[in-house]
Amino acid sequence: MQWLKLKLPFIYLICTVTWATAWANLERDPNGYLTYCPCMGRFGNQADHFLGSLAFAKGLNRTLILPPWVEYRKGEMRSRQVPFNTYFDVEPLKDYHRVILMSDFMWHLADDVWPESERVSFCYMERKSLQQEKNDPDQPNCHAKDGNPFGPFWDTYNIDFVKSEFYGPLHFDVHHSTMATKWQSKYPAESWPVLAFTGAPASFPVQLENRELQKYMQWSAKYRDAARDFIRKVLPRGAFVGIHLRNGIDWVRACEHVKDSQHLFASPQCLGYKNERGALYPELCMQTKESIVRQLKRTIKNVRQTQPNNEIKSVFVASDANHMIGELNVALSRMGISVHRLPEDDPYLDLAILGQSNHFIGNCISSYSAFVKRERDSHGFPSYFWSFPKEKDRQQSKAHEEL
Ligand code: GFB
Repeated sequence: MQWLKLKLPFIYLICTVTWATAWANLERDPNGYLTYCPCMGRFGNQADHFLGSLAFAKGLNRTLILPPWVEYRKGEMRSRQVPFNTYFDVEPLKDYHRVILMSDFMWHLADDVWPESERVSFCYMERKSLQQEKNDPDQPNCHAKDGNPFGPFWDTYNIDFVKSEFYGPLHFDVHHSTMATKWQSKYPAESWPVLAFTGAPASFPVQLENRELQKYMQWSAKYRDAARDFIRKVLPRGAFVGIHLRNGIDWVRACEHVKDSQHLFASPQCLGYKNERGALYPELCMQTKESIVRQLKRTIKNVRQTQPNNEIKSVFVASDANHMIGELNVALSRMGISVHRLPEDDPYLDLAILGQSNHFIGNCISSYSAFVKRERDSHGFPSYFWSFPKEKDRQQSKAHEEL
C-alpha cells in the first residue's frame, strides 16, 4: 500500500501525459515536419505565404507545423506571436493536409522528433548578421534568430539552432517541376525529421495555383460570431457593401513604387500574373476621395437595378487610417444609405466582416484586400477593385457594349 502511495503522483503524471498526447492525437509523423517563421510583412503577406507553405508541405508530404501569426504593436520592440487558432480553425485545414499547432508540436513531440541538439535552420544561402562580429567567413550561417521578428518568433517556443543548412538552388514551386522529389531525396525524413525555414517556403504574392487553398482557412468561432453579431446588431437590415480603404502613410509611400514596377504586392489579383489584364497605374494603388464616392454610388445604383429585391442599405468601411465616414455619410445619405465602421481597430474582425458583405470593393495592390477577395471567391461572392478597370478602358468597353 505504502508503495502505491509513493508511486501515485508518478502514475498520475504518466496517465496525464498519455491522455494529453492521445487526446491531441499526436503520433509522430514518419514523413517528417515542416516549420517556418512568418517573418515577412504583416497579416496579408503572412496569409499569402501561409497558403504557399501549406501547398509546399503537402508537396513534400510532411506535416505542416502551424506557426503563430506575427504581430507588431506600436511602441513594442519585439513582435508578438499569436497562436494560429486564435483566428482560424485547425480542423478544416486537415481536409487538405496534415497540420499541427506549433505549441502542440513543441509540447508533445519536439523532445522526441526534434531534440535540441538536432535543430538546424534552413535558408537559401548565407544570411549575414547585422552584428558584424557574428559573421564568420569560414562558417556561413542563416542567423535565423537575428533581428525582429526572427529572434522573438523562435524564442516563443525556446528554439535555438545548432547549425545552418543552405538549400539553394532548390525552390518551392511544387506545381511545375519535380521539385518535391528533389527535396525528398536531398532531405529524407529519416535523417531530416524537421525542416525549419528562416522565412516562409513560399512566394509572395501567393502563387496562382495556391489561391484556392483559401477555402481551408476558416475563421475561428470567436471571429465568425463577432462578425455575425456586428452585421445583425449594428448594420441596418438589408444588403451591405464592404469597402477596404488602404490609405495610411506607409501605403502612400508604397504607392510611389507603382511608376517603376510591372507588379506591386497583390496586383496580379486584378492585372493577372503576366499583366494579361493590363499594366500597373497609380489610381489602382491610391484613389482620390471623389473617385471612391463615384465608384461606390455607381456600384450601389447597379445593384439597385440588377437586384431590386436585395437593396443595399449600408456601407461597412474597413481602413488602416482614414475611414472617410463623414464624407461617405454626406455623399450617400440622399440614397438612404448609412455608413459604419468598427468602434475599435480590429484588423481581423474587419476582414471577417468584409468577407461576409454582399458586395466588396477592395484595393487591388493590397494583400489585405487579397485575403478578402480569395475568401469571397471561395464562396462565390462578388468582389470589385477600386479604379479597376481603368476609367478609360471602362468607358471604351461601355461604348462598345452600347454599339
Ligand atoms: O496585411 P498587410 O500585409 O497588407 O499589411 P498590405 C497591412 C496591415 O495594415 C494589416 C493594417 O495587416 C493591418 O494590420 N490594415 C490594413 C488594416 N488595412 C486595414 C483595415 O482595413 N483595417 C484594419 N483594422 N487594419 C502592404 C504590405 O500591406 O503594405 C507590404 O504588403 C508593405 O509588405 C506595404 O508593408 C507598405 O498588402 O495592404
